[in-house]
Amino acid sequence: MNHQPETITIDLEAGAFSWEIAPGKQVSAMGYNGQIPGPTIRAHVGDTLVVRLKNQLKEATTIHWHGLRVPAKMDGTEEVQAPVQPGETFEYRIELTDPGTFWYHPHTNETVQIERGLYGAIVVEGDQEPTFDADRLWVLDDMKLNRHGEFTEPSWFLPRWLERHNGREGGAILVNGRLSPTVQMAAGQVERWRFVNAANAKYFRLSLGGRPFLIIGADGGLLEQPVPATEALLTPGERIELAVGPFAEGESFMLEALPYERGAGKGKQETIARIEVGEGKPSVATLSFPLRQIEPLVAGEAEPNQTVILHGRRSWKDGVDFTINGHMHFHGQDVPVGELQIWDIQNPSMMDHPFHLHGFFFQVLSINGQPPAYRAWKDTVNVPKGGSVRIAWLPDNRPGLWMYHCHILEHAAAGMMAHFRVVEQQDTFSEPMPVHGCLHEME
Ligand SMILES: [Cu+2]
Repeated sequence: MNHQPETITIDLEAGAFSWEIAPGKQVSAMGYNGQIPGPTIRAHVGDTLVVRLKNQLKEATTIHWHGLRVPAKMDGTEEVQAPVQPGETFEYRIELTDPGTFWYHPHTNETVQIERGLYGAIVVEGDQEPTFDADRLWVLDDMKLNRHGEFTEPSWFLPRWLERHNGREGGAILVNGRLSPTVQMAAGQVERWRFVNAANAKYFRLSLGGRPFLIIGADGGLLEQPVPATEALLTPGERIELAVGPFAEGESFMLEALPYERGAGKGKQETIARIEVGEGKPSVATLSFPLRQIEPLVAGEAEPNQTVILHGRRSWKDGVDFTINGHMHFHGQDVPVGELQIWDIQNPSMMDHPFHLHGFFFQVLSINGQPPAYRAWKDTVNVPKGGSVRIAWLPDNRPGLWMYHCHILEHAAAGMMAHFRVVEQQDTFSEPMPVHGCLHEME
């Protein structure tokens, strides 16, 4: 089935408003078009997305298109555009090249703006999608609220450095902007569940009360083959797609986040949503294999051409700073278009860090020296504490300024962030990179 490419124009207004996370429970939120999450953008590969951002906040903002292979100047970071000031507008124009589940969020004052609800999902359909009985989106978040339902501020017993060190985690777990929803599902059905982790720092170790499911997709769309599992880890920024069901009429269970030790305390088991299975309906779900082909970028052994070291250190001023290769807001080396990149990402620190590369998909070659459980296109991967991840990626012809960083937003803000240039081959030794993103460099 061939899709006629369309131009999809969407107006997004970033603003502050009161949002009801549960009946009678309001929070002073930020969001797009007065809702959390912002409107879900649904499109097809080949379509062009035109987004007109209007900033109605009292502070500057931008939009980063997490996972989309945009041109560098559309990446939404302060490296490539001036932040959109209050009252101003900015137009993003993006051709959609890949099917999958993506998301959008600010890349300005993220620790506040994303925490308060500025995020939304993007679902891009490909020409060959499996058929399911339903396609359900789960945008997960955790808000940190006090007992009056207000976003907490640092205090003497909860000092600013602690949140900077651990990342901001909260107890109000939201699904599509709502606290602990109950979800109705028909018996006998198999559904596609697309998850986005929009939390600042929370790791969701997903479980359906121990019931088996299939992992069918990751950051960059479908896997080759479904992977049977009973739990799946979703770190900040990541997406995962599951095939869920069928269940029997009358069944009821919890979608849970199991405890996960990422180096910031053990955590506890938490309920994300309640699932209630009602009367049966005939199923039309058909999965044909393979779901897609993913050609390996690397055959056999590969020598890394870059080492990225994620670390932290004490700071007199802020308690802790986070670094890449020993620097806060590191300037990475140039990457020539077309040159296969093998990066060794090492994490000698005592916390996990979800590593996110802007604008390009990579394949994970190994985690702590072991091959990953399945091949997938990824843009965010957890680098375990005291461990390492080796990735491969191919810079296609989109030269410009790009970034990689930890997707625990407080860690990125505290320095675990790098920018680098993708350069056309002959430009490798041209003029030095602008440094306006590094005004707060402390070294
Ligand atoms: Cu981190």
